[in-house]
Amino acid sequence: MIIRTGKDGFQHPLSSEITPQAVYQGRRDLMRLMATGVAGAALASWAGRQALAAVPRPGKLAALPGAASTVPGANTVEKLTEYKDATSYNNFYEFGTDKGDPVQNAHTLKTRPWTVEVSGLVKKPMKLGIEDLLKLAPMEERIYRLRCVEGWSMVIPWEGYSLSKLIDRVEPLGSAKYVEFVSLADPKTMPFVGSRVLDWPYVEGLRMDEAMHPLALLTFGMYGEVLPNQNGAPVRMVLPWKYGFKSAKSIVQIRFTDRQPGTAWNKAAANEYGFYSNVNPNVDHPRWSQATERRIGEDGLFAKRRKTLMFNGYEAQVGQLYAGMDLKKNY
Ligand SMILES: Nc1nc2c(c(=O)[nH]1)N[C@H]1C(S)=C(S)[C@@H](COP(=O)(O)O)O[C@H]1N2
Ligand SMILES: [Mo]
Repeated sequence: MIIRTGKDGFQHPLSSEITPQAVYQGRRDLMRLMATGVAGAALASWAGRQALAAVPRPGKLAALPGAASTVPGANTVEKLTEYKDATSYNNFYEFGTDKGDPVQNAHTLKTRPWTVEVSGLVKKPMKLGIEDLLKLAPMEERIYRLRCVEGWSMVIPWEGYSLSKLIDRVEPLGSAKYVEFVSLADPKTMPFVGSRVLDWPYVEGLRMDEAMHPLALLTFGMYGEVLPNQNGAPVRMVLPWKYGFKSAKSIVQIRFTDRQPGTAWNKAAANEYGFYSNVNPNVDHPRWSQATERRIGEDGLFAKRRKTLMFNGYEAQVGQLYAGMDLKKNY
């Protein structure tokens, strides 16, 4: 049994003995495992975590705690990707196309003031300042697998709330069938906006029922802190059952439409990146297989690739959204 002592209900070792990262990760593991009723095993894994070396963090970021989510499927019981990997191996093409570019370059992004305009086919269009958006619904923590279309994956604790909470506020019209997400495209602060890799701004989209699914997370933080710029500060989407590129970063507009949005990657290469882009091990990318993936942090000589799961392992939760659809055609 866990002895409840601290004001947050958990017993901690002396804070001088362990790194903040280890405390954070250990506490999250306990909450997660207690939720699934295997707390005993948690103590062993928690003790093991304390042996982890301190992880350097890029600058000081504000804490953004969230209560463990109760949404079904929202708490993967897997080893978290290390913070330093999740924040230094990124895709954010506005800041460069190499994995190491965003962490180097994204310091120029100005995340305050920040406004998200919610418009289109809704009864109540609104412009929300980031401080109001942060307060629109209670913050939750979700531990999601993120699978990049390139064949690697991570396990990341995110802070946010279901996008549906925002959608409910703006009251979509019956004619609204899709939601479009538009990322900031500011050539002054984003050195690769203007390059010809993609058609800027970065645009993504979802069908309305996908956007309303409780797992679709409007995200403000990770690892208990606000998002680092390279991960899409101050607000992004995280859609755990879809390839990573569907999860637009640094969002400035959310628009409700009656037509399927033209998305950045679909425009760049329609035969490679479809509108749905659900994780699907049975549909190969034209240039490579999607059957397996490399988990970032398991890069040793003998590391085995993992089998990619249908809908990235969220089939029980989201499979119904695609019932009857030909997923080879609708890739
Ligand atoms: N605006 C914008 N959003 C983006 C991207 C991008 O280049 N620009 N890259 C996408 C891709 S390909 C992935 S895998 C994820 C990566 O998120 P992460 O860096 O937080 O892991 O962000 C997605 N969102
Ligand atoms: Mo990706």
